[in-house]
Amino acid sequence: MNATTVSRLTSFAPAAISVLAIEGPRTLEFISKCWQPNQGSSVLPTNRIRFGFTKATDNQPRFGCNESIVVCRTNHERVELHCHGGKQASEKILETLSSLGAMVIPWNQEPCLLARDPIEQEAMEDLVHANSIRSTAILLDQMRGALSRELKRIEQLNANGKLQEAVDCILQLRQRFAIGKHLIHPWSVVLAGPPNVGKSSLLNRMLGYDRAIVHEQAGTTRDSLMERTSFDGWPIDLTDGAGVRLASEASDPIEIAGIDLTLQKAREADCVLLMVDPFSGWTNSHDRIYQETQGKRILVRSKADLQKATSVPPSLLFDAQVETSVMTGEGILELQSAIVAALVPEAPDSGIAIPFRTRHIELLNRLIGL
Ligand SMILES: Nc1nc2c(ncn2[C@@H]2O[C@H](COP(=O)(O)OP(=O)(O)OP(=O)(O)O)[C@@H](O)[C@H]2O)c(=O)[nH]1
Ligand SMILES: [Mg+2]
Repeated sequence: MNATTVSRLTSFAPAAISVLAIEGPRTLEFISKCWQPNQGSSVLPTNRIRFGFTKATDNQPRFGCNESIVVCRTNHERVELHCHGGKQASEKILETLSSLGAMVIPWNQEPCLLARDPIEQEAMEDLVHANSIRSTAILLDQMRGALSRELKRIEQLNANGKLQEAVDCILQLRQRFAIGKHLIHPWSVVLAGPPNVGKSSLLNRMLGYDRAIVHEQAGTTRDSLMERTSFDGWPIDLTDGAGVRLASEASDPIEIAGIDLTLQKAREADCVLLMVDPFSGWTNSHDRIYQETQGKRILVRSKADLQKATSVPPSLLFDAQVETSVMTGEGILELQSAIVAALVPEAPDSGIAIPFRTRHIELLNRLIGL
């Protein structure tokens, strides 16, 4: 006989309600032992919401605390319970059901989830971690089968001998992974430049609140700090850090450690905002950052309100150049658009298949024998 399982579908985060799902052959038996309707028969017709209370069980006499529970039988062997959102209420119900014989399992092991296509199941798991509009929309599309359908179509093309068409589709999907891999692992954008060019001011302005200390004294930021945000609905991790000086200019070990950290973050970044202001102009530190980074680079000419021109070696290539001022707001939106354009040159149409886990790429590679 299959086990009867129970899992919490909602998180521990503070919320108005918690939702638990109990599923398996003994579902109705367990429910009848720990729940009673506030009126009428305790029979549970499917897809009808019933209001009631917890009742004491032999094992859990203290459970009869009249905790309100709304139940809904969603199929003949499955019931969803909606209770108070505090951790204690749902814990107590899980404990009681477990003492009656139900097996407590994590939400992503739920039988109705495991019955889904594995890719759709993975999309559902990742959706829990998505925190930007675009990521959510793309993962919802995959949860509704966009990628699974595309894989089946490719298999069909293969089976029908349309190999070139199948390979083209696979190559296109592999390109889209550049977006898919960032849905729950945001793109990393690092602000870099010498001390005092306005990195922390720009970070604060782009976040919309004062996250980092800003001061006229050079060397204000020492450690590296990262905040998650989104630009045009795409998830972005913005990192600010110590201003970079050459090894010969910095002697304080804390400053040197800060510079190393900034450079390491810049090397790992998907996009570096290389900042130059009218006071420092282009320096050896800029050369160092430029040489050490390989991702997308955007030149940010900060403090544009001060109206002083800054010349930059013409031989250096940037994905974009933007003038900004945190005083007037000039160029801030333009910079955000430039970052998005560098990271996501072509926004995908809604509803299309996008691989979002390395496993999907391995699957695609196997299809073309790689
Ligand atoms: N006029 C003007 N001043 C700015 C602008 N951005 C920053 N500043 C000033 O420049 C100084 C340094 O700003 P920060 O944001 O602390 O610079 P930073 O690059 O983070 O400096 P460190 O942390 O020391 O490396 C402060 O006095 C800011 O008010 C700007 O757009 N216009
Ligand atoms: Mg700073």
